[in-house]
Amino acid sequence: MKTLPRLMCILGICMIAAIIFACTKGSSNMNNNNTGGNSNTVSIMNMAFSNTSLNITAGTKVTWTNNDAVAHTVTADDASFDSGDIGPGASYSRTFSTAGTINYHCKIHPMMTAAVIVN
Ligand SMILES: [Cu+2]
Repeated sequence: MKTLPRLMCILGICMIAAIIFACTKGSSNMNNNNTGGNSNTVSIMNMAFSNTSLNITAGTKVTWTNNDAVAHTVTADDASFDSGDIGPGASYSRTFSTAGTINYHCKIHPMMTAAVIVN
């Protein structure tokens, strides 16, 4: 039987494709912008902030949760706040009371950038 090894190969490729598809679908779904002003959680996953422009109303507490296997930080570009290292599974919270756009990044991985827009 020569078709069996070929069949196994096709099956294997299909499974890998399905896994890759599931992964990319999962992460892209996290990029929804919350414009309602009541969402206040940001997941840190796959070396990125799940929401790169979080809209909130003044006085809202925002919680970042690190769902990666490595440490990250939530550090304001203007140095107005810095979470310090957030280990895997740990969280950091901050209440934003002044309107404005606060750009922030991860100190360990400077290419990780996002913003909180306080209305
Ligand atoms: Cu990081």
